[in-house]
Amino acid sequence: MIPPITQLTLGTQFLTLHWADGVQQECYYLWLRDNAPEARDPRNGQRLIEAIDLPTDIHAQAATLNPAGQVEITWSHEQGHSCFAPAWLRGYAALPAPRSLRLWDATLPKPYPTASYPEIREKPTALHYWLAAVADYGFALLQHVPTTSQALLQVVDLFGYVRETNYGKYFDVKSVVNPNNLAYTGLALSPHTDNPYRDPTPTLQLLHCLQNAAEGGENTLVDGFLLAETLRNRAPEHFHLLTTQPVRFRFQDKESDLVAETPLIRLDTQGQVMAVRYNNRSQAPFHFVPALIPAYYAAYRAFGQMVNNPAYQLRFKLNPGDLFIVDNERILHGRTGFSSGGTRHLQGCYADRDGLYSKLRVTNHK
Ligand SMILES: O=C(O)CCC(=O)C(=O)O
Repeated sequence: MIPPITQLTLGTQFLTLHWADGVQQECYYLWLRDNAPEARDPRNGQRLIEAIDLPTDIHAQAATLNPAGQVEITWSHEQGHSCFAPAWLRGYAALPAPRSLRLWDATLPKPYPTASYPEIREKPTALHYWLAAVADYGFALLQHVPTTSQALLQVVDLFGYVRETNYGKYFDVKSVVNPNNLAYTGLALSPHTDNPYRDPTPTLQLLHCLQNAAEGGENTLVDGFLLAETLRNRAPEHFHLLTTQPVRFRFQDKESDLVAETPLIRLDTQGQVMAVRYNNRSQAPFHFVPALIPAYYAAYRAFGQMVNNPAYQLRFKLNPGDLFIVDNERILHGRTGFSSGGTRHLQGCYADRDGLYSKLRVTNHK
């Protein structure tokens, strides 16, 4: 419940709202006019005016509370009249809450975040909870996906769009004779993020198990954000290098030569970890001044030791019909090696996080 506004104070630059619960909110006049409801197209909510066209010294000539508790403003400079709903104003009374994610290691209790495909397909609430798990934990499992080729594309249809790459709309992960990628062998793959050599990198990856009769071939997941925070606490000098020194990733085959350059750990303007890229297979040789290489290797190896430490890894074997989805800028995924005795066949594809977050908000409103 939003408390009512009890009083308004007109200052020279700011209108102060006094809320019944004691909160005082200062609203810059130009900001209010720029965000006035009547400055938006009623059909789509998009803004119709430009902030640069408003007088810099715009202010309220009068501000009152109407019987519905809304704030009515008469503007200077013949800028008309605006009416603001308290619920909208209250949404800006406090600064945005810091991001809250569930960081995890190997002690994450089972069952891991899991849903059933028929359920998320039929029930928006079930879909919402599955997508929310991806947002919180960076990954989620899905069971009972039909074991038919391309079924994973229908999973993506539930929340977004497939990101097509040089591997196609989807790709088959199984041993082949002449692999253009070590993923298409029975070798173990240490935890990694996919396609770090692509710009922008796909932000979601799905892997769907069609067959898993080989010995081995267990999947591993690692929370890259936890590793980054652990490194920040334990070895700030390593963390500094990995967050500031760009490195190259590269993938080459007959058809492609993909290169991207970024620090392994990217921070946002608040210093929060926003993306991790780590992929031993496609890491290009470090190419810095020689004096930096020993320190960079020390930092890189410290991170790599954590990536490969079972204390940080979840490990599970996918059964046919199981799928997992990862935030590819947070979660590293890998697999143990597998024998050529029985068939192991996974299909993978990429998608983007913006679609997933959009669906999450839409299912929340509903
Ligand atoms: O085979 C697997 O389980 C994982 C394959 C993989 O890591 C990939 O395709 O990116």
